[in-house]
Amino acid sequence: MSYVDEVIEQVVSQNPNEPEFHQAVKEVLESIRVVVDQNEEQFRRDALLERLCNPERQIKFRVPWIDDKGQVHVNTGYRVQFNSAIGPYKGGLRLHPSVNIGIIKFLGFEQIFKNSLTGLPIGGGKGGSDFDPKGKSDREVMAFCQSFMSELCKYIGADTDVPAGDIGTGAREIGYMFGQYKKLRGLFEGVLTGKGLSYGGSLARTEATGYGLLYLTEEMLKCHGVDMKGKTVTVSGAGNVAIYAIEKAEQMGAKPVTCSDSTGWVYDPDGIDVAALKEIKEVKRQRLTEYKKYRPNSEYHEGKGVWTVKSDIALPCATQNELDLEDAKMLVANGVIAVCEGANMPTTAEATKYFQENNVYFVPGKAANAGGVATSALEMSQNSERLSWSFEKVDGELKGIMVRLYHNIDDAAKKYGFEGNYVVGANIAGFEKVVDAMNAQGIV
Ligand code: NDP
Ligand code: 2IT
Repeated sequence: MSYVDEVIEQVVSQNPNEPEFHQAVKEVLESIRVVVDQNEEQFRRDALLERLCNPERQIKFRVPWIDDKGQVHVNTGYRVQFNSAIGPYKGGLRLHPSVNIGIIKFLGFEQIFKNSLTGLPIGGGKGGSDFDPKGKSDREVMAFCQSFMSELCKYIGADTDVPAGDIGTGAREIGYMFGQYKKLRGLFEGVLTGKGLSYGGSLARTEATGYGLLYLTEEMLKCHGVDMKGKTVTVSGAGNVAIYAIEKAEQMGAKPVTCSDSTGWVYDPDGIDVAALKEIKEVKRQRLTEYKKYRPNSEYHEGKGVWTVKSDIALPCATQNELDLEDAKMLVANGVIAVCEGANMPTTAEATKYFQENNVYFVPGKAANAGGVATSALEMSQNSERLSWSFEKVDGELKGIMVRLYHNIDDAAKKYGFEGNYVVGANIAGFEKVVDAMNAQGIV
């Protein structure tokens, strides 16, 4: 059996009941097979793939907090410090009832390669909790965040591990966590990114993931002779990534016509009103049912359905495995040109394969959504030099990073004979830098 197949089998048997982690590992190891085959003897001797697939450290802890009625709740907190070969662990904190160790491991594993692709010195990590911020008062969210950080603060720091936002963790949660870290550790340092602008946050970090997604998409399409202007875009999600993807798509002259949340979805034939969307989601924290009040011409539907809408470009920006084979068939039948992932692993393995077989330009999340973490790394730089850069400077750096990233994955795919396969390109390009660093640092 080949070394790649052996390690895939091992990962599946040693990590039972973690289907998302298996899915992420399989995708990466299958993609880098061509590189592994060329170095099989050395990689096997050094147990390189086993070391790559086993987190350096996994932390799991109790998070007790008191609700507004005096009732105590207990959630589970996680931080997986996956790989520090190229820099301090870096990656978000997800707060969602679906969080478990397998989800955090899949996200942490993806983060290793994504962070490598940014070209910046950041290792891979991820964390979170099964806490659900929905429907909680600000005080309850603060109580949870303080309890969560009381434990997490022992393991993180500006030069060791720097968490940030993800699903359910936005500016409010980062603020409460930062305050508690500072109180307990007595350190005002860049231990978290996505901070508010008044206490060390970076301009353009809020926009970065969505904007970066569009910078990469635009560059890729330009290289294939396709102009973004006038293109219809379908977007899923209505959170941080989706909102700023929609905003940038509009600025580029495209027309995003959908968004969604966990209960339903909106179709706005005139193009999504991003100001209304921000008010509903960022300010009032309401459901998408409210959107029709701002835009009477729009449609609201319960359940899932964004991918049934005809579009040229599809941007899944909600959550993992939200776009399946059936959705992919519908998008292809409707003539989709490109699918670029704003979320982490939103497309199932079968759907990805279907897009590739049908010549749809498909860019995986670890490349397409890397603008968020890249700008987090720029926030770390600003914190280190105790300076704040202008919006234009950060945004300009972000754009440069995304354009270089696209060419990097495109070149890697070509170099190994997989032209146009950005899954293979992203995994190989991300892997090469990490492996070089791991090899240089010995067996640690
Ligand atoms: P938010 O919490 O801001 O928004 C998430 C959106 O997705 C919400 O509209 C939410 O709906 C919807 N959603 C979440 N879970 C589900 C689910 N199980 N089923 C259906 N809809 C769901 O998160 P972000 O925008 O930050 O994150 C979105 C994706 O992008 C995630 O995959 C995240 O890992 C990834 N990502 C985020 C980055 C960042 O900087 N924030 C960077 C790179 C990737 P509802 O509100 O109803 O739950
Ligand atoms: O998935 C991701 O890249 C993020 N949630 C952002 C991580 C970060 O450290 O900014």
